[in-house]
Amino acid sequence: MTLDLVKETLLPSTSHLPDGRPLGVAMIGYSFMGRAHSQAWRTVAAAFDVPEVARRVIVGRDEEAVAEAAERLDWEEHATDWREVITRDDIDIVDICTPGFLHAEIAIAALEAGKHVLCEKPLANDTAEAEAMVDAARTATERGQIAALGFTYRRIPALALARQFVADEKLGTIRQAKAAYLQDWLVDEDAGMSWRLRKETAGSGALGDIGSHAIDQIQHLTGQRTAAVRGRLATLVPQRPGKEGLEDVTVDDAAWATLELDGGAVASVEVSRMATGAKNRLTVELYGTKGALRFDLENPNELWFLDATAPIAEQGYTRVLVTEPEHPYLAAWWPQGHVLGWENAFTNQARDLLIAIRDGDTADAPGFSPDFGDGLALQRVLDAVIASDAADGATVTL
Ligand code: SOE
Repeated sequence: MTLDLVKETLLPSTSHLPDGRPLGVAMIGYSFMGRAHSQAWRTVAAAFDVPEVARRVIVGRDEEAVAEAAERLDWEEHATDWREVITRDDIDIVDICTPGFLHAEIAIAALEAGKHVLCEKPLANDTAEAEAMVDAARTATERGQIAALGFTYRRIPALALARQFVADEKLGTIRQAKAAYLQDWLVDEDAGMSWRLRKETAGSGALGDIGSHAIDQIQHLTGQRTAAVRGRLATLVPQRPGKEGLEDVTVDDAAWATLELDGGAVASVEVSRMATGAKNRLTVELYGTKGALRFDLENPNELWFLDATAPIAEQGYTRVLVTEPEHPYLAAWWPQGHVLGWENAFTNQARDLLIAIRDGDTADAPGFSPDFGDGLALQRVLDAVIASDAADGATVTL
């Protein structure tokens, strides 16, 4: 008997593929993230060798709008009641693309219904919700389900390559990191109210929405977790036009934090929705004893690396064009030099989730990362920034 056959016949299978039918996906939410995730589910099997998926049903509260979305985004069906959908036998994956205040309720119910869950970031609107989600995920993962968190930027090839450079110790000991995520869609004072500008629906503003990416990148790339935080928040335009006239903005437009990491590094984070001219500009910089790295989402196929072990007179940043088949995810895409864009990271994420479902969580196949536990840890950092701001910038330890 070959080793593979021994494994197949003697060891319990860790795979969770349904018999004789594709994995059925239900997606809750159909706006910005719903569109991005739909694109990923549509393209994943064309790019990668993954288990077959069926885009079964897209769910939203507004019947007319969700019917239109189902048609446009190419889903088999639409529905308005997520509770009914998550119990269906033909649904295996529940993909949560709703505003943050619905994440906990839907994720917990879907995990209890035995489904794999992919939840958009940040995991929840506060630490208490995230803790309840982690409790539900603990029991579910014991049953072999996956509770995945969508920090999609980990799947941008250049950032995945940055992680490999750090793991390969090309940077030596990382002492300092810096991440900024700047957007400008709220510069116009007449930009209207939305769920993203209300604490009860979004939890926080720029901090949770884009600061979560910046902090996740710092922690993921350095491999260090946050031990202490100092933070400041600012709401620069306190009122905006709503349905009933001017309404109070109850979240931050911009946020700043310094992080002390448990591996000894220090990091700074700056995020804003009021940074005139910055459309969607995530920059990450890492500084180590042997080298440095920088990345800019405005040029997402490039990673800049400085080898500080080279003779000083020869040192300078090298531009690595991350489009070679040897680079993360690239073998499945286009010939070298044929660049990828923002949306490809969502397809890469769908690929990793499907592989994790197929292979289970074993020593050889490490499942899906980040998971709900990582989301809770990050939520604690976000809440610490808010607590520090409330205490006039005092240090909050985690
Ligand atoms: C998705 O990953 C996401 O974080 C969105 O939720 C943000 O709103 C977007 O601006 C960046 O990407």
